[in-house]
Amino acid sequence: MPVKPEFKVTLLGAGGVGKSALTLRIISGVFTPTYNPTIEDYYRHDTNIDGVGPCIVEILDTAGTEQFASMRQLYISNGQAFALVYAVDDRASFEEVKEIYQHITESKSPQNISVVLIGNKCDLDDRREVETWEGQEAAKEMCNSQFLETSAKEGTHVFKFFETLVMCLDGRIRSKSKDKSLKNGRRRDGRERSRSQPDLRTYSLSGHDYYDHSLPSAEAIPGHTTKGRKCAIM
Ligand SMILES: Nc1nc2c(ncn2[C@@H]2O[C@H](COP(=O)(O)OP(=O)(O)O)[C@@H](O)[C@H]2O)c(=O)[nH]1
Ligand SMILES: [Mg+2]
Repeated sequence: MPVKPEFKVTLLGAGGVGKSALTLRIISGVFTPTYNPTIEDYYRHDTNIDGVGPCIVEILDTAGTEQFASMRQLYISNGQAFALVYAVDDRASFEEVKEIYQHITESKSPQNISVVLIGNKCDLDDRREVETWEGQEAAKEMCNSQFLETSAKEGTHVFKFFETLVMCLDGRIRSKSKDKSLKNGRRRDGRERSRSQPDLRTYSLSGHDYYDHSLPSAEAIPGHTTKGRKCAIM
């Protein structure tokens, strides 16, 4: 069996902007309205991204900026692709993602990172403090990063943001490795591209505990329930 490529995705941003909600949407398709400040959650997500194919994505859902200051450097140096998340109803969180981007570029060159800027909570349009054009401008200043407004609550653009980030990362790795198979229009494992539904089995490792999200995502099959438990690394 061909070895699946592995990608690392790290979500960074202020506390309360919806990093965990977006992560849970991606891995299990559900939205939880409660707020449990994250310390750190780590997921191994077995998925199938259109244009990339079957792959494993490690998702690191971090604590808010104020909690993770001491961990920031570690997240940045270990990260490959970053989702910089702010909430459209929270201008301070928008300023924070710009600062985080500065921190990233202090230790990594823009050519060696993939960034997607995310304006989450776009369902809260009536409470908006950051306009869409401001997000677009900020993304341009972040070395022309991709920009998306999402709603973890309504599921808007959630999988798209995940897909975009993995595709950016895959594209960067491919162009670096100058994979000859690409020239033949084939995937790295030599098989034809597939447009099949994602395999949304998800495994989460967090400290000594794990999830077994072997159920399909609600985005594929609406109304499913997820089993497993979550534990933050202390
Ligand atoms: N209206 C709305 N609320 C959201 C959305 N995403 C997250 N939330 C809520 O915002 C709060 C913080 O979310 P959470 O994911 O824990 O934020 P984190 O600290 O960045 O991980 C929770 O009460 C969520 O239910 C969204 O897209 N829309
Ligand atoms: Mg969280």
